[in-house]
Amino acid sequence: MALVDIQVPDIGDFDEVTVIELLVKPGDTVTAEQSLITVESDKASMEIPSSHAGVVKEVKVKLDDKVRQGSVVLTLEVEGAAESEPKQASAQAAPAAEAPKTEAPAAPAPAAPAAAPAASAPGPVEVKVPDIGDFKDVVVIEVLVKTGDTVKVEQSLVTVESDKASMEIPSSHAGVIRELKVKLGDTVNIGDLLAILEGSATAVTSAPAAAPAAAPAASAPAATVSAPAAPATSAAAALPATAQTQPAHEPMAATSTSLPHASPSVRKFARELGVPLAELKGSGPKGRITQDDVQAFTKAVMAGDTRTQAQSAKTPAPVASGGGTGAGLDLLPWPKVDFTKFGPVERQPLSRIKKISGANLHRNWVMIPHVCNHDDADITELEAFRVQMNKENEKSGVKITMLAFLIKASVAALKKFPQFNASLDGDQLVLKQYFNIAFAADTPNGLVVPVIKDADKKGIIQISQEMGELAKKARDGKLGPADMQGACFTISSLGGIGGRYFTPIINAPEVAIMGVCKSRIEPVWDGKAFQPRLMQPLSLSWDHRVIDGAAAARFNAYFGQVLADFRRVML
Ligand code: CAO
Repeated sequence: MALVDIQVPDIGDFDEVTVIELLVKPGDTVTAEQSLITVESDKASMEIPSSHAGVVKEVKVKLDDKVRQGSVVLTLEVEGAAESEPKQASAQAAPAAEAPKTEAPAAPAPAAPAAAPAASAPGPVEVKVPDIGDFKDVVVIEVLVKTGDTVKVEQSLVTVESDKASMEIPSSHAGVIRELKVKLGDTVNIGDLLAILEGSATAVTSAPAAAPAAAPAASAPAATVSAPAAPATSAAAALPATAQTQPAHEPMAATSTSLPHASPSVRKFARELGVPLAELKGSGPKGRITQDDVQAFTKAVMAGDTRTQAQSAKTPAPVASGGGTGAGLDLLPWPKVDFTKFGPVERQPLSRIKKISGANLHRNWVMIPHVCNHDDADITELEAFRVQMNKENEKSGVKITMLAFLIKASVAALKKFPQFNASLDGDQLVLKQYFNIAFAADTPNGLVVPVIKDADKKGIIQISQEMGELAKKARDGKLGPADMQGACFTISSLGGIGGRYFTPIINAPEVAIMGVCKSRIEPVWDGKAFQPRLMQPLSLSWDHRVIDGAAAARFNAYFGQVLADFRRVML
């Protein structure tokens, strides 16, 4: 047995890519060529295969890490290799292993099609298969547009697949599709006609002479290693690991252990919606998961049908009275406004965290029937105690925060009202017997939700200390998936900022969240006179599918009582 460092092999023109999926974990046995991680640039995603067979000793990367050629992915215990210091092995350096399946990203950016007219040429334009590197006779496995669609330059038209990789072929021009020249199952090669466009027909490259050096990287086909070729791995590891917030839909026991088979754009789409690809059964060729499959899954979940896609396909979603299915919401399209008509603007891309948390928040807001109760808790004595404790513990270096008391109060309230410490799973309520409390943390890149594990077993000082460490990790962008998983209930505290009340969005699959704003001195009537008391505003959002209004009011009232007299946490 010897240790071998598995490195990122030559990934072509991609300098630095982001780790978006970890497909193996320590202790897993992997075969040569088995995919270890999925990485993504802004244009392509690809799976990095192992150059050796062996047992994973240590995974050296985590989600969101940036890697490049030569970065060590993991250390493998390899049988038969000579015992020594860890060896370095990339596909190139490992003579025993086959070359990794990353040919596609290394393929040059496609040259402008031979027949490409000058920019803005009017009339019909032929869009052809660009230079797709060494790939010949690739099969059209997805047609992403239809006749009459308006397409932009660089918009993907079809997905093609060889036995090693799949890639999306982008349009070289903008315009309206007059005729599609390919259909599912067709075999195409460089130069083959894909579609005829009509309209403005603005070209991505002005003339063939400008390519390939001047061809924008954006026109490179988005490539991914063909999933079916990859050996089986754990279903959980194959789930899209968005990690910033938990998926609403907890992974079910998968019936298959093979990697989800989907194109990069479908994977991205599924990640944005928080759809676990491992749970989907692809309706495309070779069981490939299509965008329609992801949409159908989302609709089924939105209709309250949390069974598997295969099951839900047998029973259609109920039809809403308005004519549509009700599941797809049938909303108006998002307003398209040319803001520059009204004044100067600047465009900024959303951060990765914002994109991921935004998709999760959107799903949670749309899928959970939220109700919000507001209340106030008298924290006069508790705050005095907190200030006193901080004075006494000044030298300890740990600042006792109000949030730590709120976390402890949550545990007491969850113990008294167990239906708040639950998750919906189809027709069943999963009641948890552990008490992990998450807190929303504001970071320069967006909102993240780290978790204090087993808060019932920890004291206020330990919780304060862990919170401080997690909040720092959050601000430094160093939270790992484990730091953000397994929460039962979440607290969103704006106490350090201000405001009175707000409606926090439930962090699915939890069923309630407590929002707190800044406490302030208010006159409170004691039966004889108004007394100045420090009042803490509480805003509890709860899932009306699980919790009734009366229970929510009792939960909030009890939460307030605990804060008013903290001895109650001992009861
Ligand atoms: N009432 C009055 N003052 C409060 C308070 C409350 N409920 N909670 C905290 N404060 C005070 C603190 O005592 C501290 O004052 P001092 O500096 O004088 O001691 C100050 O506010 C700052 O506190 P903090 O916010 O740094 O610390 P915290 O422990 O309360 O919170 C954390 C930590 C990570 C939750 C916080 O920094 C944060 O990110 N909050 C924003 C969360 C958020 O964005 N929620 C919205 C989610 S929905 O989009």
